[in-house]
Amino acid sequence: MSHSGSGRHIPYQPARIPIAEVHRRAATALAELDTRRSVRMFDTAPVPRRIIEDLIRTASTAPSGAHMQPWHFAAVSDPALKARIRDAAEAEERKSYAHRMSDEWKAALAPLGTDAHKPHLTDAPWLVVLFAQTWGLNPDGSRCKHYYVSESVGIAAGFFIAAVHRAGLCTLPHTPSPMGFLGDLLSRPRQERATLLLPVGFPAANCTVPEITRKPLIAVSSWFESPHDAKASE
Ligand code: IYR
Repeated sequence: MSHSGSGRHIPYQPARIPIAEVHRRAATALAELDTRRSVRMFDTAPVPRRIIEDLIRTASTAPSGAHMQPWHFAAVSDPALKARIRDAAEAEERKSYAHRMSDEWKAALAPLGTDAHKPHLTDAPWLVVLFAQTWGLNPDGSRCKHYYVSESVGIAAGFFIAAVHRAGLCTLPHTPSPMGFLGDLLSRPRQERATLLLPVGFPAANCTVPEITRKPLIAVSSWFESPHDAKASE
């Protein structure tokens, strides 16, 4: 197969893995990621910056529209700045819980037990704020168009969350709304929009999480198989 693009292509030919091993790896990936939970109770123990750097590097390997990588990660361990972020987030959340969120929304959240109180924003050793770049800047200062920004940033967030979990840490995709205060506090340029606030650290010794179940495969998928596949799964 050939390509018609103008960029150079290089071989990508990882060793072919036997199908029995692929079965095993798929099951292992499921078992590993199925133990991930969103955590709101963090240990205050520090986490070295080098670990956070690798987690951000991993997130930044995500696929993106036209490979523009339209994201920025602001990593905060400065306690004074974390406290300012917490204050501002709680101020927004108080308004949201008091009058911005619908009764239906609050009823949906009731089993999770969330409220405007966000101690994890100062307990977690790191706050990582993920910004979406609505456009980029070329070296000459001109604007460069970004494509599928929400999709790309969502995928990068997924990579980040999975990497945090695989590293043995935990996180939570927190969305104080509106999030404009994060761009101000972190001095981000106007083309960037905060999308997620991700505390990162170890879970607290007494950490608990809501008891939830996940939708079964049948509820989240539909199948349109070749005769070969239909026979193989019998
Ligand atoms: N941002 C608020 C409310 C909230 C909204 C959803 I959707 C959640 O899944 C959880 C919380 C908060 O963080 O409390």
